[in-house]
Amino acid sequence: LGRFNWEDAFRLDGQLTEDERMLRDAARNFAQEKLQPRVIRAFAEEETDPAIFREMGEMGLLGVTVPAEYGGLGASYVAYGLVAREVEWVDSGYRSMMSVQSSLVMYPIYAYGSEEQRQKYLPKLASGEFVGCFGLTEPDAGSDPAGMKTVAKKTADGYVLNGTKTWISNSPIADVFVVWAKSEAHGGKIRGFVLDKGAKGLSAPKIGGKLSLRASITGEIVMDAVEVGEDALLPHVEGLKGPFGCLNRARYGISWGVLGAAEFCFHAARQYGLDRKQFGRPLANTQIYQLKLANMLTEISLGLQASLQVGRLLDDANAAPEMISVVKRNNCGKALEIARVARDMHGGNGISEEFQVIRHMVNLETVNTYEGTHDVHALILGRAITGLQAFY
Ligand code: TGC
Ligand code: FAD
Repeated sequence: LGRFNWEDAFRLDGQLTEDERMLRDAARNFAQEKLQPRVIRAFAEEETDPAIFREMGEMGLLGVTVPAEYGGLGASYVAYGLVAREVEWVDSGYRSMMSVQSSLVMYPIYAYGSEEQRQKYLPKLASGEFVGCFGLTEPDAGSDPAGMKTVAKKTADGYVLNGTKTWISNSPIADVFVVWAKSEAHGGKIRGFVLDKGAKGLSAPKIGGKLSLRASITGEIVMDAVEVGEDALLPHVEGLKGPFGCLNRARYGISWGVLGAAEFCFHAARQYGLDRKQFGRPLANTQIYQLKLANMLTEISLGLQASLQVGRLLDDANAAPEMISVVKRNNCGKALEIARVARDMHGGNGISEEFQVIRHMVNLETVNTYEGTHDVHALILGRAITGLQAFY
């Protein structure tokens, strides 16, 4: 029998290809050297440094799965998940910036866009010269995006868009806006449009006062009679399956990412318990402390195996959306619980920014909510299990 390694309980490392391990290690070095030194201040000041996109681009971390001819790496979905895990080990907000750009902006332009749209946008999004955002959610349409009110009306040579999107990651600093609207010319079906910063009638005010995900800027997208040409329409998709096709990939990436945040909290709680003495012995020498660490290790290890399996199936074009709901929902819920317990295990120090566990905890509240809430994914699974629709 082999030796047990608490840092890699099920030998994930040995289940990866050489290329995946190399990219994982490069992402780890980047996250620890470039992102970790900034994050405490960025979160405290609610500041997003746009230079991070260019730095990620230089490292090849934007559009990891997009083919190299468009500036991506053409790497596997497992590799994409490993990058998300390393970035979110530092902060969910930084992973959010990366995954919106990769899965919610580059993916739809690649999968649903014309060749001209691919050439125009993808290389600059891959390098981080352009920042992208994805507008689906509206003030009155969150879990139920089919209820969106944004409309696109046909004009002589294009469309005019009206509507408001809210809670949009990256929007105040975005150059490229992928937005979803009901198109009158297509029988009211949902269609995707790519808008450029500076279009008349387009604005993206920042949403201030967030107590979660403060290192990642969030805003609205206000479209007040924005006129675009026919070339702004994403030609190759129609209906909600357009945005959901992007969400499948982003949700899958999140399932890996949140485990990075959970691993940070697990490692921090372990070290804190070894260093801190009460009642004449290390906290880690008590049964309750060890039980909590054992629970963390178990959930993280099971979650990583599950995400790896879903990633391998995605790479074989053989994953079902419900599999992604299982790992998005479970890993987010478990990571949030792990962060809350790690906060408690740090005692009073657990509320200090210096120890970082409370930042992960409040960030994970957002991650549990966006890209389909914990309960919405339960309903997606409930529908698959029973055949009965329980949303309405
Ligand atoms: P429903 O009737 O289920 O489906 C409508 C059409 O869509 C198709 N579809 C999918 N296609 C691909 N992948 C999926 N996962 C799909 N799910 C559904 C479906 O086949 C159907 O196609 P067709 O051709 O028959 O029309 O739709 P519904 O209106 O009943 O939806 C219900 C529900 C709850 C499942 C869905 O609306 C949902 O998932 N709601 C959650 C909304 C959400 O996730 N929003 C995310 C916004 S983006 C975001 O949060 C980014 S944060 C990023 C960051 O910062 O990291
Ligand atoms: P609601 O849908 O109003 O849900 C409120 C509560 O009701 C939840 O607990 C939910 O589970 C529950 N609920 C809803 N429907 C049902 C039901 N049928 N049965 C039982 N319970 C139900 N969106 C984008 O489009 N692009 C982005 O880049 C983006 N980034 C975001 C960044 C941040 C920081 C945040 C906080 C959100 C972001 N979102 C983005 C929006 C996010 O996807 C939505 O917040 C999410 O989908 C939930 O919608 P809602 O906030 O309207 O909540």
